[in-house]
Amino acid sequence: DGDLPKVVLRCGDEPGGDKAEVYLHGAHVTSWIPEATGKEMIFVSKDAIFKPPKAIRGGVPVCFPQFSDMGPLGAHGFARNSAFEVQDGESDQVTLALRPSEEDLERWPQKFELRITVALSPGCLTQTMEVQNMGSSAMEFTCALHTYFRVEDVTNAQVKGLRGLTYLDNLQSRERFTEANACVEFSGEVDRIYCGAPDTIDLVDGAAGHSVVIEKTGFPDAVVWNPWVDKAASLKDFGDEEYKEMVCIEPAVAGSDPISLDAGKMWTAVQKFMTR
Ligand code: TA6
Repeated sequence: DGDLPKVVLRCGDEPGGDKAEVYLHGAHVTSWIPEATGKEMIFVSKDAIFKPPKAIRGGVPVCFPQFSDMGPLGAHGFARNSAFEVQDGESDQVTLALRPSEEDLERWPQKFELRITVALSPGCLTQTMEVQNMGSSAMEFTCALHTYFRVEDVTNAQVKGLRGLTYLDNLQSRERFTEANACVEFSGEVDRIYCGAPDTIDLVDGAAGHSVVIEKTGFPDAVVWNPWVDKAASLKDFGDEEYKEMVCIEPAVAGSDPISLDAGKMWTAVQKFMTR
């Protein structure tokens, strides 16, 4: 995985306990191994490119200050392609910070500090996103923590908790639909922005016999994505068969109105994964 600098987090008594890894490039979480499952819970493609400015395929790309094509920047903004600095850290948590470069300010003329804190506790990984408006005028942004979860078999995985929600279907020009099913299952490409998603979403990995409970606060929406065969084949940093072992569940500001943050103010949002 290249020679990019990364932080290894641990909690509990070694050699047991829980472990996670975060690259400074993009403040990119690439691993979470809770003792409770003893398994890697985060998907990273075997073809991932660990070379800036490419975003690492998999893990938790930090999509900021723009989700997808919802603005003037390239897909998902520039934070995931940027070098963060360590601002604070202990053995079980780290805070990484990004301020826009001159080049960033040309493309997106807003002064901000983006802080990503990743904290480990037994069976739980908490990721906090803080945006500080350092400018003299209000700033607007969309964003997501674009999490790739590893699953043993995507055809035996379910995402629970979304029934009744309106979703924008990215595969049908973001037309609005209502989710009729208690479980979202996968038998083809899925790319949906669930608006006003509940703060608790379950990912059931039926084949592995465990679940991940995702608790979000501050993110109004949640994106669910699996590229399936054709999209997977079109991604050169993604193996053709790898769609079978991942599901993206992304706490986001993507279907609702962008966040508008007044000068000097701070916005914060959290995602928390727990094994069950
Ligand atoms: O979150 C889903 C999505 O917006 C998909 O439409 C797909 O483009 C995915 O993100 C990956 O985007 P990327 O720029 O990382 O290839």
